[in-house]
Amino acid sequence: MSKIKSLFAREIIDSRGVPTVEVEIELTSNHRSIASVPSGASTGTFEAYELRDGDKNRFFSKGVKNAINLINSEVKETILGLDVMNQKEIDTILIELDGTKNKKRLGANSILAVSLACAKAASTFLNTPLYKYIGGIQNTIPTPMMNIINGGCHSNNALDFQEFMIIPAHFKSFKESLRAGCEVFYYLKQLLISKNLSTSVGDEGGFAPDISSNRECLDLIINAIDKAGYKPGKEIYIALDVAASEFFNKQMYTLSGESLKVNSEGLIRYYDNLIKNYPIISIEDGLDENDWDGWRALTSEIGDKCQLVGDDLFVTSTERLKKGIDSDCGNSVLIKLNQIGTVTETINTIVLAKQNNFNTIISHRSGETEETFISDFSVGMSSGQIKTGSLCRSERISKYNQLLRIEDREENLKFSGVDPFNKYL
Ligand code: 2PG
Ligand code: MG
Repeated sequence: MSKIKSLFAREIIDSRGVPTVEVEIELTSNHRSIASVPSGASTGTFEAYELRDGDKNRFFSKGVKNAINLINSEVKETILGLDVMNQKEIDTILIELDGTKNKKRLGANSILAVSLACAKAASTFLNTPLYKYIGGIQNTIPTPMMNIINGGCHSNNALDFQEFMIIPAHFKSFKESLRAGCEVFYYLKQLLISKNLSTSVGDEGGFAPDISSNRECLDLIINAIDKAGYKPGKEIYIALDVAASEFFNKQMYTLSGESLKVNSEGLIRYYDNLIKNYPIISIEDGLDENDWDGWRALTSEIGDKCQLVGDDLFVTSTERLKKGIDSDCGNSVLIKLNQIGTVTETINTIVLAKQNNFNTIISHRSGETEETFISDFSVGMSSGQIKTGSLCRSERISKYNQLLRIEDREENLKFSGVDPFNKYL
């Protein structure tokens, strides 16, 4: 039987050496699963609550002992005996047990770890790969967004934008796309060395050179794509995660690295200029999470030529996404399971996005573990795109390698490739 026989939570550490939650489940059939959750740095104000101890004497206040204790006591008591085949029911019970609007009592980190472990246990019980359990027989493998230069709060350089990414889209398979990404990353490193710039990496494994100009950064990337023998704007595109909420104050956006202070209109003009000069096809969090008027203007100005992704804006919530859809803000949504806290709620947000022709990008967090749930999830949900960091550091690579395994296993798995972008190009 696929009923939960035992459940155990432990405190493990993530890629920044910060504690996070891991949950193990055993079913009455003796099938087992294990799942862990990530953690963000540039977290949106409206994300579900991450429960941390705040005990200054342990892990710089960031321990998760309370979360662990809650799972090992009341969560365990509530869900022991439930059937993991009923993901929706389990998620609803967890949400009700928490009883708050943003999962403040039990913490989204506790709830999600249990929710993920249940989905994984169910797929193991059925002896079905996780992506297939999630998606049935219709799956596609996503196009990756690879973060090769880190700025913002993911590094200590002066770049205002948080992530400079490449999208190797025009390839026949995920394998080929990944290879192109690795080759560009390699040549970018050689370029940085030749310019005496640091090749140390930021939180998501992208280089964090000591430069402050966005254009210098974009030129480096174009140069690296050329050197790797690919065609920028034809085979490989550029995506940005601006994470604009991080530098928004009193209706103004301050780009210190660029010595620029502008309102939303000014920043939209700045983006318009950038996309005219570089093959940028995606901008995430181009404006602040509360700047709905700005987002509407941004979408009407450049939404027909650029993917405009809401991360902090939508926080994987159907409520906020609905508001965006109704008010013409953005055309795509970043999907982070821990922003909302259960598998079921995340699926609901993806379904809402798809029904409204919004693109979906399944995403990692800057603090990650070796967990590969999002790889299977992106295939199962046919998200079209995945954003999971750079081409180094095992907590990022584990996701890519899992996608390689899935692609090898499924003979006719379609690589989403150019399709998600056709309407923009
Ligand atoms: C983002 C994410 C992941 P963080 O802003 O999109 O790249 O960063 O996990 O720090 O919120
Ligand atoms: Mg983001």
